[in-house]
Amino acid sequence: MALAPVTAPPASVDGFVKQFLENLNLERGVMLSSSSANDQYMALANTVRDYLIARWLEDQRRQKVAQAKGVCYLSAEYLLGRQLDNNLLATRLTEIATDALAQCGIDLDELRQQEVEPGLGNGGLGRLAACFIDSLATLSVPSIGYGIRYEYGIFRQTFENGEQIEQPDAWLTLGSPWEFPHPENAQTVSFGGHTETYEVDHEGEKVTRSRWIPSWNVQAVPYNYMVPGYHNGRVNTLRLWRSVATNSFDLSGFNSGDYEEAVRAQTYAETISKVLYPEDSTPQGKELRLQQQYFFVAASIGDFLDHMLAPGYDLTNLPNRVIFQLNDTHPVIAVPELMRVLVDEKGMEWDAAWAITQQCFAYTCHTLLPEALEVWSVDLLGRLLPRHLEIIYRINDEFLLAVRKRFGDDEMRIRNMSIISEHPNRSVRMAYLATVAGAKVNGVAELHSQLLRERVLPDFDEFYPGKFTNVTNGVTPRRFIRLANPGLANLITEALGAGWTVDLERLRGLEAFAEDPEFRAQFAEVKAANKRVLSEVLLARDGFELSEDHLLDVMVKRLHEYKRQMLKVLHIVTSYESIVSGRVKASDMQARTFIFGAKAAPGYAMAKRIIHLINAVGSVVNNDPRVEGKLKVIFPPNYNVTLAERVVPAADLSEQISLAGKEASGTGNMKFALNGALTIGTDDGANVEIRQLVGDDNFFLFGMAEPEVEALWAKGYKPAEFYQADESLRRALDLIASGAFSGGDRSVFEPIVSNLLYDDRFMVLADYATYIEAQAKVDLAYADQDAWTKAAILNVARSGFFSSDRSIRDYIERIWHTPPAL
Ligand code: GPQ
Repeated sequence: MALAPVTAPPASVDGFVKQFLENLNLERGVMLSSSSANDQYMALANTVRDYLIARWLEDQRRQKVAQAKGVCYLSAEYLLGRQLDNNLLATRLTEIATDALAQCGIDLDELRQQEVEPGLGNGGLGRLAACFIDSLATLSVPSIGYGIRYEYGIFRQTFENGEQIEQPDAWLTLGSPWEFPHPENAQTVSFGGHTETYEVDHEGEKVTRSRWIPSWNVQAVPYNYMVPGYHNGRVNTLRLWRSVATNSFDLSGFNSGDYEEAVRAQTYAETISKVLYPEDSTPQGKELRLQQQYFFVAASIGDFLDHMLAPGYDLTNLPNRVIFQLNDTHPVIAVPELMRVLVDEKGMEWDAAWAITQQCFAYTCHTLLPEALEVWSVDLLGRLLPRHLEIIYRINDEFLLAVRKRFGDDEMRIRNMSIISEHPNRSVRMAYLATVAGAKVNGVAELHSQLLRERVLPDFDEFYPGKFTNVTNGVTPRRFIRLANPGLANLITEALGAGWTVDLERLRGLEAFAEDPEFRAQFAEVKAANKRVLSEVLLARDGFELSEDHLLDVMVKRLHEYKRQMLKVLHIVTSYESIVSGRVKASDMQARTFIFGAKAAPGYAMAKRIIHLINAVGSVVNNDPRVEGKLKVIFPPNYNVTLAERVVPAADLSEQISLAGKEASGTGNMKFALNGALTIGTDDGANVEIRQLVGDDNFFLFGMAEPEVEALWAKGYKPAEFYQADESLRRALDLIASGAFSGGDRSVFEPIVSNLLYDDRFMVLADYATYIEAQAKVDLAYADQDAWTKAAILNVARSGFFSSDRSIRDYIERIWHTPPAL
C-alpha cells in the first residue's frame, strides 16, 4: 500500500471545528460539554499542531535530501513566551480558530490565558535566541535550535512585604502540548572517569592515541518543538534535551556499589535538566551548571552527526554542511567535544580535526562585565571531563606557540592570551577558547563590538585580523508588533499595505504620516487603547489601576546594578521630595506612572534590596495625599514575556539608563521604540544606534559617554563629592537614609545608600544631575501631546533596522554563509 503523505486539515472554520472536536474526544477523552478549559486549550493546541505537521515533516525530508549548509544554534536558554498565538499567527489561523471556537461556545481569549509560558531563559540572551529561531524560520534558513528542556524555568516572583520571594516555575504541570518527545532517539552523554593512552598502527608506524574512559552517563532525550516561519509555510525545529537515567547505569566510578548510592545516582541523572540557573550575567561556577552545558552540547553534536548527515557523510566536508553558533560561552565546551569526537571516535588526525573545528564554530559574546566572563576551574573540569581538559590544554599549547611565533617571547602577552589562567586559581577562560576556536566572534551592538575588540580582547583582535565582527541584535516584529500591538499593526497596514512584517525597513514609509494630523490622532488613540488594555490586565493580575492621563514611564529588565534601577528610584524620590517639601505644587506636576518589572537573581543581595526599596517607595508615594495622585509607582511581580507583550505597547517613555559601556546591546530598548515609546537613555549598547536612527529630537540623551566614564575612573571617582555638590541629590539620598520609606527604620536601606556614597561601581551619582535634567525635558515635551505623538511615530518609522530578520541576514552574510532553502 502506498502511504499518502500527511496532509493538513482544511483551512476553514468547518475543518477546524471538526479537527478540534476530534482532538477533544480522541486525545483528551472528553466531550465538549464536560471539557475543562485546560482540555479545550490542549485540544486547540493539538489542532494548531495538526496544521503544521505536514510542512514540518516535508521540510525535514527535503533538508535530508538537499544536505544544504545550515545553522545549529546552541543556546542554554530560550525564553519563548506563549506559543499558541504565535503559531496561529504564523499559520494564518487566528480568525478561523476564533470563529471555530465560537461555534463551540468557547472564547479563544479565555483559552489563551490557559497557557503557561515556557520561561526557559533569564532575560535578554534567552529572548534573543527565541527571536532568532523565529527569524531563521521566517527566512527559510535550514536551521535547528538546540537547548535544554528545563523542568523548572525561571522562578515565579512574588512579593512579601515588598521583598522578592522565589517560587518554582512548574510550567509542565498541566501538560505541554507543543512538544514531541523522542526517547528512541536519546543520546548517551558521559561524564567523569579518566583518560588512557593506547597504541595503534598508522601507515606502518605505531602511534599513541588517547581515549576517555568515563565513569557514569545519562540519557539525553530529545523533545522537539515546531518553529513556524511567518506566512511562508516553513517549519523549523527547536530540540530541547531532557536528562534521564540510563538503564544500564554505570556506577563503578560514582560509588562503591551500594544500593542507596545507586538510587541517588539515578536521581542525580534527572537533576541535570531539572532547573534553569536563575543567575543572569553572573555565572556561579557550579558543577551542575557545567554538567548542563556539556550535557546539551554533547547530545546536540551527537544528534547532528548521527541523524542529520547523509549516510557515509565525509566529515572533512563538515564546514560546508554546518555552523554551530555559540550563544555566549555556555555552550563552548562543544569545541573540545567536537575535537574529541573527530579525533578519538572518528580516528581523524589532530590537525585535520582542528582545521574542521575552527570552521564549524562561531561565537557571540553578550557582555563586557568581567564577572560575566565564564571561567571553569581546571580541577572541576578535569574531574568531570578529563579528556576535554587534555584537549583544551593541547589547543592552548598550539595556540600559544603560534602567538610566540608571531609576537616573540612576550611573556606578559602570553599570560594575557592563555586560555588557561593561573590566578586566582588555575582555570579555563571559556571566552578565550571560543575566540581561538571560532571562525568569527561577534558582539551584539556597534559600541559593544568595538569595546570587545579594543578593551576585552585586543591581543586576539591583533592576532586574528578579520575575525571580529558586529551583528547588532534585533527583535521579532511578529511577536512584538503584530501580536503585542494589533492596533498599531492594523494602522501600519492601512498606511503602508501588508508586507512590512517581513520587511521592517518599510516602516520608513510612516515618516510621511507623522505630518498627517488624522494619522496622529489614530496613532494616539492606539496608544490610549493599549493603556486601557494594560490597565485591565494589571487590575486582574495584581489589583493595580492605571490613571488615563498619566505619562507611562517604564523600566522593565532584570534587576542589575549596572542597569541602574537606582537612578530611576532617585528620580522618583526627587519628584516626591519636591512635593512634600513644598517646593513644587503637585498640581503643577506632569502626572506620571512609573512601571517597574524586574527579577533579581536569588543570591544577589543588593539587587533584592533594591527591589524592596522600589516597593517601599511605591507604597509611601502612592498613599501620600500630598502627592494628589500625580505620582504612582507600580511594580507588578513576575515580569515575563507575557506581561511584556502588554506593557511595551502601552509605554510612553522607555528607560534605558545603564552606565555607558555596560549594557552590551539591550533588546527591550528596541521593542519600545518599535511600539512608539520615546527613549530616555545613555549612549550605551544599541541605544547609540537607536538614537542615530530616530534622531536627537526624538530621543532623550543624558549621562556620560563611555570615554568620559573611563576618564572619570582614571581621575578617581568619588561619589560622595557628587552628593556634597548637588542639593537635590542630597535631599533624595537623605530621605531614603532617614527611614522615610522603611517606617523610620534607618537600617533597612542603609546598605544601598552607603554603597552609592562610597563605592557606586556604576556611577549612579555621577549621572544623576543630567538624568534629572533630561527628565525635566521629558515633562516639557509630553505637555505638547501632538508633538510627542509625532516623535513617537518617527520612532516607529525609523526603527525597522531592529528587526531580528535583519540581524539574521547579517549573520548569514558575515558569519554563516547559509543561504535560504527553497
Ligand atoms: N545578556 Cl552575558 C543576558 O541576558 N544574559 C547574560 O548572561 C549575558 C548577557 C544580555 C545582555 O545583557 C544584553 O545587553 C543583550 O541585549 C542580550 O544579552 C542579548 O544579546
